[in-house]
Amino acid sequence: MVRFPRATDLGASMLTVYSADHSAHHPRFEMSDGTLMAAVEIPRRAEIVREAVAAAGLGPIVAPEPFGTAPVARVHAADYLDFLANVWERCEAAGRSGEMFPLAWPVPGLRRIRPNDIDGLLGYYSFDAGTPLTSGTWTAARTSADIAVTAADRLVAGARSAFALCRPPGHHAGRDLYGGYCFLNNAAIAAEHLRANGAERVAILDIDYHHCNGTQVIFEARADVFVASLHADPRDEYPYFSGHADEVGVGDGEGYTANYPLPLGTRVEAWMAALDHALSRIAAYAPDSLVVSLGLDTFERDPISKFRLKSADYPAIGARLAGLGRPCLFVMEGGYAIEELGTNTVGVLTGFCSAERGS
Ligand code: SP5
Ligand code: ZN
Repeated sequence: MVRFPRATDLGASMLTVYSADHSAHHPRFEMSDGTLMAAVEIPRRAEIVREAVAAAGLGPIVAPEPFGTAPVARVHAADYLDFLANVWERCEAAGRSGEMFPLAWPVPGLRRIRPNDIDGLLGYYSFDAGTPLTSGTWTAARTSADIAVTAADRLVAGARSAFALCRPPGHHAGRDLYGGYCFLNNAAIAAEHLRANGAERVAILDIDYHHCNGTQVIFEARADVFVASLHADPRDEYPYFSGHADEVGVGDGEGYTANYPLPLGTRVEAWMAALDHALSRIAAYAPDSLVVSLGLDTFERDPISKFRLKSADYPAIGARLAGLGRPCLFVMEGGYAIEELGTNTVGVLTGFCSAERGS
């Protein structure tokens, strides 16, 4: 295991926002490889990251504040939020238990008319079969969004950085669609909170292995939130139908979306070159603050991913992000190599803190 200096030894500090509520979302299985497999987006992920944050002495760990529905409703449709809040009750009434998966989707050629039936609703509000929905999903997702808003609020109050230890993750969730283990788009909700509280321009940089299809579609027609993403080429990797290099924004948002699809097997040198290009675009945009969708599934031993970054690479990523010189909100996304997830996450955060202090 790679060891990093304790952040306190360096005099740096970053607040972490965490809640145990995430464990209410505890899927046993997910649809993968054509069968029900052991779920990878599991409670242990958030716990190992919390333990690593504490062990590194990154800074205080605080509970989220309840922000109510307003920040979430800036991003998500009211009918979708109603669906998520009530779906488990509907499943139980239909005699279901464990985890639920959708069956059919209103793809082009079919009609997007809201059905009454529970299986119809699951398809209407989702885009994949790989995202288990359980009895505690709404509680966990709702708290995860509060974590993102609480951390964003620290930036509003003047903090240089904060870490939202969100679980479930958010970057695949659209305005009214769940998928990719995501239900509420925590990074988008945080960005909107920053916009509503004085930031004129916000940049979201997504470094999760998978393309942030949800974040992109939420902001693709707007110039006030720049979205850049480094990810595995969608021709070869989930989410397959989003994240090509020619997706550059729509209408008023043209030029404010940047995609860096990278080949399977990408190593740190090529990945860092793409990061530097994305950061130069963001620097030119001159955002008031940066939201980093922090996925650690770029790691060489991630069980569902095919990039080759090593634990020793993550502090350097944090340092590059600090080089932008803007307040930075880190929002936890994916990363499924459980044993190394804490080390790798904290590697980015301590790398950021050390570089901030050095600058
Ligand atoms: C937040 C996030 O990282 N979501 C990722 C969702 C990926 N879902 C599809 C996973 C497909 C895994 N297939 C590889 C199987 C290897 N046996
Ligand atoms: Zn991912």
